[in-house]
Amino acid sequence: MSLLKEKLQQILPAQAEDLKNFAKEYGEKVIGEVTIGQAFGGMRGIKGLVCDTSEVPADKGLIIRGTPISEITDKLPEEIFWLLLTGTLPNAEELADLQSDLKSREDVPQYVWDVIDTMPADSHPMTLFNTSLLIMQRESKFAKAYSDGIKKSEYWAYTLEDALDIIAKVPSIAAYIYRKKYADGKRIATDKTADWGTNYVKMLGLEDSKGDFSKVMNLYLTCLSDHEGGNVSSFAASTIGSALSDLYYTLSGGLNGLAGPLHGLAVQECLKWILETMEKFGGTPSLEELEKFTWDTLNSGQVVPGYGHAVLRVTDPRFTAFLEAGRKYCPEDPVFQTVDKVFEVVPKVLQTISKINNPWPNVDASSGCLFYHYGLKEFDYYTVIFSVSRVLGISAQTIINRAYGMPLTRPKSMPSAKFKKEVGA
Ligand code: HAX
Repeated sequence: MSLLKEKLQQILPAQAEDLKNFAKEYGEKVIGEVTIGQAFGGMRGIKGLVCDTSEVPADKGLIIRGTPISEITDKLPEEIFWLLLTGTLPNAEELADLQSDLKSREDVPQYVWDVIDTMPADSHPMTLFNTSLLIMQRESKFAKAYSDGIKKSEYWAYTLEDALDIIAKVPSIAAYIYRKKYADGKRIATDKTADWGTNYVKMLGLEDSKGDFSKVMNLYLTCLSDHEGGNVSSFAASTIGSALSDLYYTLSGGLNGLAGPLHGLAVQECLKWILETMEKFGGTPSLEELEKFTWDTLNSGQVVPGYGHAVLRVTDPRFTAFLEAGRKYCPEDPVFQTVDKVFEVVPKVLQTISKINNPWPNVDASSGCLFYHYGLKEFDYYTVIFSVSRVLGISAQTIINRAYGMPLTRPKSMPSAKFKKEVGA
């Protein structure tokens, strides 16, 4: 048995028992109220989801299992997956065991390559990625075990199996999608000695002789892995998973949410916006030019991509991590310099607009320019990299939900007329 499964077997059943008792004892306790504003405002702030992998306090940003993301940016994504699941970082032996387990599961079924090859050439890379996950559903060990008849207490272990199978395969799939759409269409074999993120970079086939790109990729995959339970992709995934749909369905569905421009697709919009400013002003713009361009964007009814957040009310610490990486690895890059300058200008502009609750940058404002620097210039593809990372968090959340025996998600909806009636409007 893998060391990860052994560890989870020690902790998850006890946690599940504890929470079952907690919910039973305090089931009637009131913890909040819901306003009309919240019902009509995307349910912001309503405390109705349980997520133990991470939390996002509005004034701090991402905290994974009690540790702020800024303190663990040097960790590998595999270590973060272990942390999300268990609450502690793996020791060297545990990490090596997880990495070798993943290596043993890397082979992607031939039909996945065939389906990618058959899809229309202009399919969005996210469509190719999510379709690849979906068609692999027939491999689900959970689905098979469920139809054979298993106990509820065993659900999480089969979900863990699916998670490890998927995590092991997604870098190869994502890399092939890149090569198919933007390079020579040939697959690069996995490197059996490289860590998860470095292997992904190698399979993309882009230049990384100094190894910086791999470091940046690992930083990105670590930082984007999870963002508590209520973000669109995780919430959609947890709703799907609550029906006991297996992890292939769950991930594919959740990541379809990530493909939206207000969520994961924003990273592509951000870089597009940065490059537009550079094109308009013939290079890195001045602060005055950027301010004007920001106003032009707002006055034309568009949002400034990369700024604002549904929950955060401070600069996203992941934005800061990427900005620091840019200052370290590519300070002379004009695109990076523009991103740095935009950070000086945009918050000041957005602060003058009262309806905007958060004028500060989110994670997507600084990540794309790093990919661009390393030659990954096709921004349509950026959400796929986000997805590779988010597979870690959604998988961890789904395994834990199964272990806790979380029920079917089913909030109450009402016709708008009933809301009006309820408040006497
Ligand atoms: N530019 C212009 N207007 C903005 C804005 C921005 N960057 N951020 C918020 N607003 C506007 C909203 O559109 C909204 O206007 P309306 O009332 O006219 O609809 C108003 O300010 C209030 O919005 P909010 O409460 O501050 O923010 P929301 O929770 O509604 O939305 C968003 C959060 C991230 C969707 C929003 O800030 C936005 O559209 N930002 C730009 C796109 C972006 O960067 N998305 C990536 C988010 C990070 C992420 O999830 N990545 O996966």
